[in-house]
Amino acid sequence: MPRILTVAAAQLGPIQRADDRGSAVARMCALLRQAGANGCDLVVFPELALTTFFPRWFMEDQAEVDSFFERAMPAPETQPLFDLAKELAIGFYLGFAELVEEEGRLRHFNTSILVDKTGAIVLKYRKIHLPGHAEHEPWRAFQHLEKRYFEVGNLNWPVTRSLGGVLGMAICNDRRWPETYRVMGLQGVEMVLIGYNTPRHNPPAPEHDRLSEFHNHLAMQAGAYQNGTWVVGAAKCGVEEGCEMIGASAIIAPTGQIVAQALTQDDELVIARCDLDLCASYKETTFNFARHRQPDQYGLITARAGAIPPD
Ligand code: ING
Repeated sequence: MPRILTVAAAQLGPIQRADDRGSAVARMCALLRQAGANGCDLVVFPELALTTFFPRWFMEDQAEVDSFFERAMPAPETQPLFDLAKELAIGFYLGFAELVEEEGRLRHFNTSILVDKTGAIVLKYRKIHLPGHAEHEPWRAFQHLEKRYFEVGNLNWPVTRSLGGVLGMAICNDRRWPETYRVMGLQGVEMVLIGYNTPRHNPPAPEHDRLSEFHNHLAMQAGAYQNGTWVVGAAKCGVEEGCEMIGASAIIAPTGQIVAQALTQDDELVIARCDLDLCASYKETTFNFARHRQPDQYGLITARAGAIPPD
């Protein structure tokens, strides 16, 4: 019996600064209902799915910054999402800003959770690759202050057995780095869930802007193929407070092929039936890590952060 997981990337259109969490949750519940009507087992929501992408602003008032964070998950505003998913027996990935006291101090993470069909949080991940910058850079059309507002994640990339397969998570910029997929690939991952908020315009490299959707798919397709895993990418997109973010949410097979993708930059459910057993034909042959990898040759990958060219 093939292990088919019917998955939806639940793309969200823009969330404006004045939009409250309740309106975002209501939109996500509508997508959950659509997913239920289409026999979905799992729904992937975007990164920071409860608020506007607030790292686009320089804020000095920590209370204002913290207003974009969740102190509990679920909380009263998010409980309806958990309740509906449980009622529909649908698992989901949710990205949100996590404010937590750990080791005696307040910590701020860009976090995602995986909730199973019983409503239990079965996996948590905190974003490791934080893009952008830490100080106000007024020359930019808009800021990208993830390095200011979030700490680097401290959970590595865990995977778990859930929904009949081996699932793992990443967040946004993580999807551009091969190490993200390989660490999970080395744990036998069969589906990597990734929420993202990707501004089209990248101030340090405007010449990349026209290739945004290409780079988005290229990175996820490579990660899928090179690790024999499914990859699901779900965007929060459209024009938020004047800043356009790309959609192009997609579901990618272990073959590297895009099997479904979004057509709009609004709330849109992208659905595919994913046969998890498709992973085996890559994991057992071309990407049979145990047979073909030579880790003793890969030392530079963990020994160095930046490149050191020859003299
Ligand atoms: N956003 C972007 C991403 O990696 C970015 C940052 C934008 C990088 C454009 C490169 C080009 O998709 C987040 N939130 O990581």
